[in-house]
Amino acid sequence: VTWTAHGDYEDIRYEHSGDGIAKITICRPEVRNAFRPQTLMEVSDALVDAREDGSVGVIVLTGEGPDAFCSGGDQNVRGDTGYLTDPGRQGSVGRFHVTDLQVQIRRLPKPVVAMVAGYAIGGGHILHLVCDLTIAADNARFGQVGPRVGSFDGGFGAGLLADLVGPKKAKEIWFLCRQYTADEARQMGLVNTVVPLADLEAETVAWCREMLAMSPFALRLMKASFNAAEDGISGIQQLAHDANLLFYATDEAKEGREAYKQKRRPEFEKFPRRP
Ligand code: 2NE
Repeated sequence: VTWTAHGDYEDIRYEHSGDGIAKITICRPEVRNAFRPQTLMEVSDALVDAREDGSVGVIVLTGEGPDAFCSGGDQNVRGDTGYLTDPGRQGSVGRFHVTDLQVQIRRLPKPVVAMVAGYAIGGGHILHLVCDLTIAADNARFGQVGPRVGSFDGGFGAGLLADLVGPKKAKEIWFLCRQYTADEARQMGLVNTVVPLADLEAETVAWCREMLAMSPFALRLMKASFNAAEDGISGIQQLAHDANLLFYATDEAKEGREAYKQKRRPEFEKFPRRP
């Protein structure tokens, strides 16, 4: 693939394949691709672009280099009130931008694929969890570290992890903070496949192209359906609004719109009351 650069970012690279794949790369290898607030804001911005761009069908999230996908929150900018956008400034108020980013990935109506080489640790591990699929290199290592460094993620980090690997294993992952190899991660259902590091991008692109050949709206509805089961009303909301998108194309819905604009009574009696 010849990737074409898009956007102007400092902490990430945002590229398009030209045939429907957008790739977002966290580029902070000196800290194992740990994220600071700016990193997350840039990923979020690129995701908005990839969502709105009709030429994009699948999004890949990855980290720069063979050593890390992402090592979670950058502990150097972790203040007493959260992660700081301006750590040098007295009174800078901490934030948890990753909260919104996790939801954004799950709500994005296109498949998001985590391409993992090296460490997916801490908040970086949660980022791969919330992606729809994970393709791992054989050097990938997975784990949580929160209880070791005075942090935790009890949202998707607990619920989604327990759904994937079972509650006992999820508690082991959090309570012992061990690292797991790519093969162990595959055996416990954390990742979809494991490939040699040298083949990681080619394999990821092949999986993306298989999805690009599918009906985009069917993929959108399946993603929303999985979320509906897991996310309660906010998940049902996405699925319901997707149904609304389809309903708008019907003569019945159009009759309501046209009657309103023409200031007349809508003639819904001409539509069947389906059994
Ligand atoms: C990732 C891991 C296991 C890699 O180990 P290794 O041995 O391959 O590399 P090393 O030497 O530890 O790291 C290389 C450089 O990257 C920095 C290190 O401090 C080191 O810097 P120098 O000594 O070369 O100056 N680095 C790595 N991860 C960093 C990080 N997250 N923040 C700042 N600098 C980092 C190993 O590096 C590791 O365990 N890293 C720490 C993982 C960690 O504590 N993550 C935060 C968990 S909390 C979180 O992510 C979170 C949450 O729980 C809830 C919400 C939001 C976020």
